[in-house]
Amino acid sequence: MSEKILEKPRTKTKPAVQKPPLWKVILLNDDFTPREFVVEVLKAVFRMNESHAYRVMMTAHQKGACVIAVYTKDVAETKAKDATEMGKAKGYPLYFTTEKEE
Ligand code: TYC
Repeated sequence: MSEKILEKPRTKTKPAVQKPPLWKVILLNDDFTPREFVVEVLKAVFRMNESHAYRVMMTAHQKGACVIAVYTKDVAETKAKDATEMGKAKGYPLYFTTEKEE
């Protein structure tokens, strides 16, 4: 005896998985923080190598600000805070902010 299992074709589509919104971390220029220190912070907090960190620092230095990277909200806010605090601990006004990516 043979049985045939008849399956109805699936007609429902799966709901699309929503990607979490991303947040930019932005480095702001100032007149006091030493360039070398900015590079050290970028390497330590954002895991950049020397040449990437140097290019990002110089972009902020010349243009006033530079988008560093995008992360989920929590990670972006934590990294911006940690990096800003590294400057504060040395008495520098170094500042990192976050902004939602549209
Ligand atoms: N402008 C600073 C200087 O000339 C260096 C600097 C670069 C500071 C980038 C902050 O985000 C910055 N010493």
